[in-house]
Amino acid sequence: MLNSSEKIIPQLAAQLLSAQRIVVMTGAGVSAESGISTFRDSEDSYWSQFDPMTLASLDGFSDNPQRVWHWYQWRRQQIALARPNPAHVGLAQLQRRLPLYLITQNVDGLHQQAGSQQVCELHGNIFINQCVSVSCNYREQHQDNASDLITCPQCQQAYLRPGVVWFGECLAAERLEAADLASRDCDLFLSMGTSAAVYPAAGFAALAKQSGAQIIEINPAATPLSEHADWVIRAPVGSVFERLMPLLS
Ligand code: BJW
Repeated sequence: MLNSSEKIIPQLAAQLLSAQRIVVMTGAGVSAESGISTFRDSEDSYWSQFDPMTLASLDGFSDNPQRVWHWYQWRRQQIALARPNPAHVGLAQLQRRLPLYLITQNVDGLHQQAGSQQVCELHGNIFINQCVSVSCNYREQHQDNASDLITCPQCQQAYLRPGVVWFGECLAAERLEAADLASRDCDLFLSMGTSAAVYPAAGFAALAKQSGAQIIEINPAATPLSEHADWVIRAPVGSVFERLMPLLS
């Protein structure tokens, strides 16, 4: 395993240029340099301050929909102020030039804002609302002024909830399948800014490795993936992309 050094960014550039099929998996750390909190890695992160089962589970929503809705409304406001950073922008540029499939656990839409056309949003999108009733398929784009709970305009029976994947919920089958296939079929897998703690997302690197792909992790901190990675770049991903992109232009 290589650690951060002067040579590692040119090596990353060379790997990207020679790979046939690249998969990039991003997590909250990729949006950290845009000012959006992460979930687990610091005392400011969400799950250091709030109980995930209260705010990110169907039970939590059923128990107190108002509390959950307001928390998501607060996060939407935080995200609306954020702008893509060099990692989002660099990935969008690479997607236009290289065979790169982008999977994100992030719900903030910053990859799309940076210009990424195809993004596999494994955990949904915070700016989508959907009916909490499983028998109703209503979905809509969130309106900025919707600060209070909304009753579903289609079934009129249940509240709308954020269109994100909570603990204990299944991921959308088509996205899960697409991410699974791409991971099994790539020759280079880059994991960036994720603690690699949440499944099934955390399992895709292992699928790629089983198929013989090189695994590279970009993260200032160690994760359960680190020991299985072929290389680890211990640096903030935005600063990595600031040094990487000039080498690829
Ligand atoms: C930087 C940086 C910088 C900072 N540059 N890096 C198998 C084993 C064990 C458990 C399970 C299993 N399979 C399923 C489970 C249960 C569960 C799970 O995985 N639990 C684990 C916590 C143990 N998974 C689920 O429930 C999933 N559903 C599922 O599997 O359905 C089938 C099923 C159902 C019932 C039973 C069993 C199976 C759903 C998971 C949904 C996750 N939802 C959330 C909230 C989304 C909505 C929202 O945003 O509110 O998704 S939780 C949260 O974690 C969010 C994230 O997408 C996700 C991952 O977090 P991420 O992105 O890795 O962020 P952090 O904060 O953890 O890490 C940030 C990293 O960045 C750190 O490492 C920093 O060092 C780094 N960093 N600055 C680079 N500048």
